Amino acid sequence: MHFTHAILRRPGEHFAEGLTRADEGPPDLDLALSQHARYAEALVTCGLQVEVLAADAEYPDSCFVEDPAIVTEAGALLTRPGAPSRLGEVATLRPVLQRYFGSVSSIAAPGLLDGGDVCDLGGRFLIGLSERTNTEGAGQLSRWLEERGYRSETVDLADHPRLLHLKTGITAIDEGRVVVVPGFPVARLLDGMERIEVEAGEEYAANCIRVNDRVLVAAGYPRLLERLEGLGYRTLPLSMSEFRRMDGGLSCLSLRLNLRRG
Ligand code: CIR
Repeated sequence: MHFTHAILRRPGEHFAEGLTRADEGPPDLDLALSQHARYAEALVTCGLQVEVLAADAEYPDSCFVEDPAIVTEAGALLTRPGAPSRLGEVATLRPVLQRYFGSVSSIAAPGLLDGGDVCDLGGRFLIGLSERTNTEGAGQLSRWLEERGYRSETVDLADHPRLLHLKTGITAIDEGRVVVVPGFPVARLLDGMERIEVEAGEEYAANCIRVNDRVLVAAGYPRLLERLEGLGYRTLPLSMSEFRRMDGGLSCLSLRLNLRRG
């Protein structure tokens, strides 16, 4: 869970036209931009070098930069996002990732995969099968991971319609510990890991992120905050209201890289 760099993309003028199932009204772009700036500052506080890409007006969901790519210490993979309106985000990210990683692999049709469906448990990966990620996409990712020495397991989210993505419901905050929503599916790779279950009404907060010595959490969810602090974590609460309106959480807003390899 050590990171040295992060890539973000600023929300653009058409942010409110992105996909959403949340029934919370349209986002305020100015407020979203200031929440995004705070998020970038928080990553700097955690010691990361942060690159904020210019907004891409053509793709209203492109600030959710986690979905079009998977980054690991062994390289980067461009996905094929499951929402047709987001497919074009991949081409805009390719040159950026090539700058960091040199060559970059890709998911090929008919595979579909969103980065939000991939949870790194510390070199072991859960891959959610969701409305955005199909078995072909998950299979391609699993082979790509295996070639790099990583184990993975797919988790079917068909019975969990409230989870847009796998990581809507789970975060790894330590090698042996995850934060999950109540009822998160069973998976072999989670055997032996401690599950911190968020309480009813705080489901959104399950998408927190561990960044070096801190845990970034959405502001406004006091019970999870207290629980994490009780376990000795340094937390950094961030207002996320405008991203929540667009179904986005903390993990979706950045690609977090560890470029201090070896
Ligand atoms: C979408 O529906 O694709 C965006 N409005 C939200 C994506 C959130 N991404 C994520 O959870 N990884």
